[in-house]
Amino acid sequence: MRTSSSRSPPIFILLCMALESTAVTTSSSTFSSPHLLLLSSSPTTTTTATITNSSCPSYSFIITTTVIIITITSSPQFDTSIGVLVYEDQFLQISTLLPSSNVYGFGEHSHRRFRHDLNWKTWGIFTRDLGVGGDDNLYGAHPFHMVVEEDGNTHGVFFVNSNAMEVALQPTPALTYRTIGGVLDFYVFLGPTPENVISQYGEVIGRPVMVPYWSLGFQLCRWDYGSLDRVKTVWSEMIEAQIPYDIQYGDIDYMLEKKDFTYDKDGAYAGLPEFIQQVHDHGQHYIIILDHIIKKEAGYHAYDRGLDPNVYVLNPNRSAPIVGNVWPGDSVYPDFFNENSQKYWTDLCKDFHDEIEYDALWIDMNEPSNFVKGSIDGCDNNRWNYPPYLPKITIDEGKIFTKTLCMDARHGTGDHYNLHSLYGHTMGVGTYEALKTVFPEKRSLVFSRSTFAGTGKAAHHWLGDNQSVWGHLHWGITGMLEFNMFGMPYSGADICGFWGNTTYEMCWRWTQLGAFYPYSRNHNAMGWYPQHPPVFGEEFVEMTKNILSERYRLLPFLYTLFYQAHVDSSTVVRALVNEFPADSMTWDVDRQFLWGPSFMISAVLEEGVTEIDAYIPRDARWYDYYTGEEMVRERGQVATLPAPMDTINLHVRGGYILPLQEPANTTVFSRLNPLALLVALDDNMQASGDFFWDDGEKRESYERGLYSLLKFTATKANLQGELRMMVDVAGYTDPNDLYFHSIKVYGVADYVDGDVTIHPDGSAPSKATAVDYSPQTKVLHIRALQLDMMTPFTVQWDLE
Ligand code: MIG
Repeated sequence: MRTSSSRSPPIFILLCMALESTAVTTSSSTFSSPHLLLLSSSPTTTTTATITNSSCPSYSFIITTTVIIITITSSPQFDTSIGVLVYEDQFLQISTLLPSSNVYGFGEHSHRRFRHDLNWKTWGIFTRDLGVGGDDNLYGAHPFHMVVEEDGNTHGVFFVNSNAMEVALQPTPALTYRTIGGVLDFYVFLGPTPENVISQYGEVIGRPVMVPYWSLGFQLCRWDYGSLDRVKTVWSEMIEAQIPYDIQYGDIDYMLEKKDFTYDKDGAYAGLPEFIQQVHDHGQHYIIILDHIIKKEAGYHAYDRGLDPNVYVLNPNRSAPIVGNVWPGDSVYPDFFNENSQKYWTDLCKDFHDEIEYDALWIDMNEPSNFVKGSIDGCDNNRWNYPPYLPKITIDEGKIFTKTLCMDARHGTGDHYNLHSLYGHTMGVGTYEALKTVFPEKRSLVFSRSTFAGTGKAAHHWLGDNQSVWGHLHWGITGMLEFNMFGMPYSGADICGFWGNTTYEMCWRWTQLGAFYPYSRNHNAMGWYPQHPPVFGEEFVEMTKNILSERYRLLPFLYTLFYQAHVDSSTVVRALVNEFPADSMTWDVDRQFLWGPSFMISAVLEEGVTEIDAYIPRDARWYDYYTGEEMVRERGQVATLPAPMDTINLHVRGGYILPLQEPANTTVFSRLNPLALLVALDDNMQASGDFFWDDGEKRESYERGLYSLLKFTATKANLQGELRMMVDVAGYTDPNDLYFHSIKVYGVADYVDGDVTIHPDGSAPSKATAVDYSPQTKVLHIRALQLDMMTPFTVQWDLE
């Protein structure tokens, strides 16, 4: 990353598919792929070229001293002829015309809609500690977007710049970047599909880290339980109610005087290590919070250890650590740009784990937040603290250092002015590294509130401090869709809302929706009514158990999506536009979302509503997840679907096969249960799917080949329907002799009552003993099977 200001000319790197290096010769030069284009420095030169490369969309470009035009399809995708280029020290500006108004991305904000409003909206990007719900720049910095054209062709752009900036959108359509440092350095991703663009972006910033299986379970948290006794009561209520529940959290109230790496062992949290043991004995996990600051207090081990060698961010004249004020009082800031900080942080994480056996770390406030402006001594009046141009970022009294450090604070490799938005990223990566020492064999988790492009290779993100307000159910979906674009698929909003008192109905609907957040956590702020499911009574508990059981049933499928995300940055929570970019009806859909390509979630997002309007994409067959009935009339329509209180609409797309498993109350136990398959046939009576399986927590199981990958295909031939399973990779054999016990096939139109035969590889064929077929729903259900998970098999049924 170039972080120092300079007057170097803009750089564009064009990228498609893999980072192969194919040399391409044009009239004037030779380019290799990825193609690096520099604005010409000679006023008389114009470079034009058309590049055709078998694995990329072909494109052409024109570069002069003042303009760059990149054309991938027919109209230019990047065309700076709309405005002047400015590259001064503390002000750089570049504008581009856009080939369509379908713009998605940029973060982090509470965008009210997924497809951007181009009506003169300007979004600031600069990491900042601020609640969700306004137009402010929030915790993360993600200068990445994609544009979907009329015909579905999509390209993406990543602006590699960490300075405070703004992106101004205008209806032309066009956009302008204005940043106050660094250089103009761009990646252009050629697509041509939305998923291609996101994968190409992932190639540059890093693939999402693989999550442990247990992290896909349901999680419970609140700020300020008050005492361990209260935590124990809540925990027992959840267990007694038999609600699927994998993870309990400790927020800052577990600490002694809110100091990292301490717990209130003689006070409210006496007995925490024993409680964590109890949690572990139940097959559950315990995650603790850490803040980004260390209290400035002589004698406090975490503070003393960082003084020699100094690992803290320094004041402008480098005489001492800069001091801010956060939860514990006056505090210093570990500097993750300082080469000594990793050992310091790793040692602290390791030693603390010897005291309390946490399973993962949740790092908060790392924008980095500060409750005083700049430092306890204020900030100097200079061009860094008072830059000549301020982008549209939320600040008080015109001060860029509000709620954070002075811009001239010193890090190991530069000044805060340039590194501010990278603080949380480096802390996320540093914490990920530390956990490799704490858990040498096991994948753990790091949740980071502040993130930058690429944080997803180390950490995950919850969507921050939302409110118990109906609108936040909708905005959380947009947030997840965006973080999936940003390479952080494991994300979700605080279920039932953080600030404010939720209501019974809001929490009910949010629990249904949140059951489909990849990161499914009910979290509440200090002082509001409790909102863990049992407080709402029996009916609420029943609903919660039902919907979370469906989530747990779907976990093998969800886990497989995470494996695919890890391998090629495919999204887990996916926008409809990503799958159907040429279908204009999908461009604005952000109240529904998909898991991968094939599972559609359409939740109720408003109060007092018992039916919803949902778009059922036309270029696919869709089935009701529960009954298997096909949505024949609704296909290609915005359909009104019944959504009584006990219902969240779930649909499966024809053409896909989903691996499932009988649920249990924790993933440790659900992983022991029989497997099942849901086969949803497409218009050609075909379907396919994958199933990734490993031990659920070994580090780098994929890289080390310690996993298995099963492939399923369903076809129709000679009046027979057939489902075939193949073992593509056999690197992990589950010790629990897992087997498939049920296969459901949706959309079997011409079934004739005959035999269903099963051919396991290497043994004689047999007839299925329990087969149900419903001519109404066209669902074929083959039960009471015992098909070993590692033995390939074929199942056949007769058709008319
Ligand atoms: O200023 O640790 O986003 O999840 O509960 C609030 C207390 C500080 C903000 C986090 C939130 C957490 C809270 N923290």
